[in-house]
Amino acid sequence: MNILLIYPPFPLGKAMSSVMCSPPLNLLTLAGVSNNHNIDILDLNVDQSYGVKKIQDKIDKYDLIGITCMSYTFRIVLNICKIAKKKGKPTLLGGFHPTLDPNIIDKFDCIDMIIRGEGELTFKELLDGKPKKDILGLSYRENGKVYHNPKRPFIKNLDDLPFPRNNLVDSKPYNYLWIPAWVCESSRGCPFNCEFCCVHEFYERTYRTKSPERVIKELMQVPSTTRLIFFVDDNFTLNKKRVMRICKLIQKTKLNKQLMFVCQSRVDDIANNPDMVEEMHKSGFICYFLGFESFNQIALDHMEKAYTLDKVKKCIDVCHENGIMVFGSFIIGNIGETKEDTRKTFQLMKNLSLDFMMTMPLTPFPGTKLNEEAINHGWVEKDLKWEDIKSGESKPLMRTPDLTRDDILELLSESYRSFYADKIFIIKKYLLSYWSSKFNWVRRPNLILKFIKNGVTKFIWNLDEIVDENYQKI
Ligand code: B12
Ligand code: SF4
Repeated sequence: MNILLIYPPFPLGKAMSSVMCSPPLNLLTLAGVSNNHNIDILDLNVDQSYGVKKIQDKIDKYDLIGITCMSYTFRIVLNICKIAKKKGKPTLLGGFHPTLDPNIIDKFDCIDMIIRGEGELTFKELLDGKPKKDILGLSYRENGKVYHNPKRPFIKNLDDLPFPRNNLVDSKPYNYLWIPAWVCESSRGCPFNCEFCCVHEFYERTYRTKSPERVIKELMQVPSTTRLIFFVDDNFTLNKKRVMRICKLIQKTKLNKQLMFVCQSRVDDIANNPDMVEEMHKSGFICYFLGFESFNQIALDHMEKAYTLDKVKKCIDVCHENGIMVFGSFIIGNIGETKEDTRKTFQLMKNLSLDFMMTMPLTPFPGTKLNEEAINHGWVEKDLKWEDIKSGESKPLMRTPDLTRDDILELLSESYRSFYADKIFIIKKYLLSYWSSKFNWVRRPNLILKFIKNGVTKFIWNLDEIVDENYQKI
């Protein structure tokens, strides 16, 4: 079979795509399960010239069209399915949105199959020609009727997974802040319970890890031009012993001479384990991506973030003492927060000296506890139609007891302006303090030039578009 796996375009706007582009790890991993078929990958973030016509022509050559789907990309994914069906090609979806709302296959007859949950084994059985009715985790349409097979148990040992087929895409376009970048997954799942988050629903609060040895093998297989690795794990640092072992192996294999690392972690993990942070710094970790969500305790308690604010300052201090930067992610429109509370968070982002930040509106993703709460209180339409939400929009989909959707939109814009468009803050922070600080990797003239060219001009120039509709080509 000839199979085309498609990564739809990010809904992040021009500003974001001028500062990062991430390889389609899920599709590379899925492609690893079968050598008996020809699998191609089309990353629509890389080739932004695609439109209906070009997609139609591309699809012609294939026997099966697989598409990865998040909630914000559902509309565009559905359009691609319609195009494929017009050409008589079977369509297959996977990812968070179809897994947590599999009934979309009942509603839309352009979707032929959904692989729910982890995709590898289910995809392999499908490609191997096992009868559909016997494939766990598959939802499918046959003779006009839809069947949802029982769920597939989680893969017991993640070391059994095939290696991602990194050579299926050209590595050149992928970068984080203009540094050639790749992604690596060293664990799956999260045992925490945050109200807005769908990870613990998808993985049912399980947490599984690859062995440190396997992680190192994967790192050795990334394209040779790579300089930065982003670990996509939701909580890379949950098991300190494992992290310490990975660090030892990185140092032993000298991977830290060639690569820098960024991972996602939790405030409490960092604040409680300065020795781990020190070891990570020695191993080439340069930045943590932390979901702070808010600097308001009432909001944090409501969302069940499970730590107190006193940990936040400690966490940021531990990072900076060890020369690791902090990229904070925040939610605008948390339950329990007023405009004033939100503005206090903006001020603290600067006072606490975060290095980078991003914000997104509180969103009732399918399958989350927040979705249920928002529907019960009338904060969101009962039958929110993701198929109508344009892929370019990060517009707020719900209101809260204290904020309207317009308030949230306004605060989103304000958050970026207050942080990134404060010129004195930018000059002090990025140009002067980095140059003279422990962040020695920053001291490269070409990186600084790119920062000024792309970051200051393109990013700040396009800030307005972050919350606007700006990608609706298909
Ligand atoms: C890394 C990451 C990113 C990277 C994307 C990198 C890339 N090119 O893949 C970046 C930083 C760019 C990103 C951006 C965003 N992200 Co993100 N991201 C993640 C994260 C942390 C890991 C994803 C990952 O690579 N996992 C490893 C791979 C192997 O797993 P996987 O993608 O789930 O794929 C498996 C299965 O889902 C399935 N599968 C997936 N696709 C397909 C397709 C087919 C055909 C088949 C058969 C199976 C299949 O099989 C795969 C193998 O088992 C997840 C959280 C998580 N734990 O997954 C959030 C997550 C997916 N992101 C999320 C969101 C909301 C966003 C943003 C909207 C955030 C924003 N503020 O703008 C943007 C939108 C991007 C977009 N495309 O639309 C949400 C999605 C929620 C939802 N219901 O849609 C998640 C779940 C985070 C969360 N806690 O809510 N993200
Ligand atoms: S937000 Fe992070 S810590 Fe909370 S449940 Fe999701 S992945 Fe886990």
